Amino acid sequence: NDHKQERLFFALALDSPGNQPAFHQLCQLAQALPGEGRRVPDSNLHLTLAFLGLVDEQQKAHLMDLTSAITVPSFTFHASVLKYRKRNRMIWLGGNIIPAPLAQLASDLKEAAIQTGLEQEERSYKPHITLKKQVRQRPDPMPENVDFSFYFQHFGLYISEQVNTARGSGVRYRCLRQWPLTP
Ligand code: 2AM
Repeated sequence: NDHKQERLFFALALDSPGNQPAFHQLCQLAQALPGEGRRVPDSNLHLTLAFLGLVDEQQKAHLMDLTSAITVPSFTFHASVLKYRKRNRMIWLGGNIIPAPLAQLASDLKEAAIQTGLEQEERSYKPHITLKKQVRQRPDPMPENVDFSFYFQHFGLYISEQVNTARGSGVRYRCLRQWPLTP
């Protein structure tokens, strides 16, 4: 079982208790987006911190050890930029400002991934929440004046897994472990 590999990533949950009103509004915005495409299910909405790809058991244990040593303060993220990205055919919600603790957390996790032998992209971290995929054309109209704030006190390690239900198959993101940010 040593060679079992899982598709993992670090992320921030958007539906934590203090964020319920913002999360609810975000789900409504995602539902109201006009045009075609595949909406990310509410339960899968998240803010990625670092993408890890396929990770084996030994790497996962190492990664968790390194992650447990990270100390970053809690922070608020303002998401107010709704974008259609033609290149990857996605609609995502981002921010104008990256809070320093968020940049630090993403950077520390990227370092932990590199220390674990996992490949990491060169490009700089751009926080975003993917709302819709496989969108071939810019929705018209694109909602304007969006403004969400999320307060984060935890971050987590997530697994991306294939699930088969009566309604068909799909992907589900499940939290394996959470770590607190400092007060
Ligand atoms: P996306 O929403 O922008 O597609 C789980 O798949 C999470 O990891 C998603 O947030 C997804 O980002 C991200 N992800 C998937 N594949 C990736 C890759 N090759 N590089 C960076 N992020 C990726």
